[in-house]
Amino acid sequence: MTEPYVYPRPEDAARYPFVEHRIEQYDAAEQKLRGEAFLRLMEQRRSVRTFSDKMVPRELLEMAIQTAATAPSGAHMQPWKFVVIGDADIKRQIRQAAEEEERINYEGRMNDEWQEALAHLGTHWRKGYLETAPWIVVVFEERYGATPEGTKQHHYYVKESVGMACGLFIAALHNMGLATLPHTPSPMAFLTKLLGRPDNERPFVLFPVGYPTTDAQVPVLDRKPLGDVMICVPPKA
Ligand code: IYR
Repeated sequence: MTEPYVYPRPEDAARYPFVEHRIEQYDAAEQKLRGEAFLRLMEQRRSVRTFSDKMVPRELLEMAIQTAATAPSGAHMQPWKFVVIGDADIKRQIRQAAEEEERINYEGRMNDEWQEALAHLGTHWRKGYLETAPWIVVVFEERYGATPEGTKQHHYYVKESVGMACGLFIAALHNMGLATLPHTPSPMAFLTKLLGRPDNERPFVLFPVGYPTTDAQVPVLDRKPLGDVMICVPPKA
């Protein structure tokens, strides 16, 4: 016979604090409306590659990062660091270093198959938006934690955790009417040096953040229909 499921188990509750948790309850109609509204909102999101220089208040960036930091993470280690750069000189240095790497990528480090796969996006090695956008957010993954005593704290599922945080970050920006582009100028090691980050941090992705130019264009893309992305095994009737 299977044991009844208990959470938390009394022996755990005796050692660690647990607290009651309630989530907002909606009636069925409200659930559907909210789900649809969020879906419609997110369907409008596009990665953009032309940013206006219109300033974005730092407070909005802070809220997006706080939202990102609500992501679940392995053993709740929260293995992320968001470095927010508004300084024109640092943005220029990031652009220059990113373009240097990307030029090598486009001139051969990416094989023909890869370049062919990208062709419809119209990307190229020049990354002027890294200077134009008012902010660049560089997300670092913490490969391990550094305790105040100087010992290493193991981190778990780091990429999965940081990836989920980045997804929430993108959604939070979009919800505030802000645009971004996840950019991984590979290799990204130059960011560690340029931003003076410690050895336990590794660049994960970089996000220019701002508004699209008023004449922004994006490639015409389809999203896969639900039937292509979801496989359902429903409960038996
Ligand atoms: N990092 C390059 C190339 C690139 C790669 C992928 I995969 C993309 O989806 C888009 C671009 C660049 O940023 O141009």
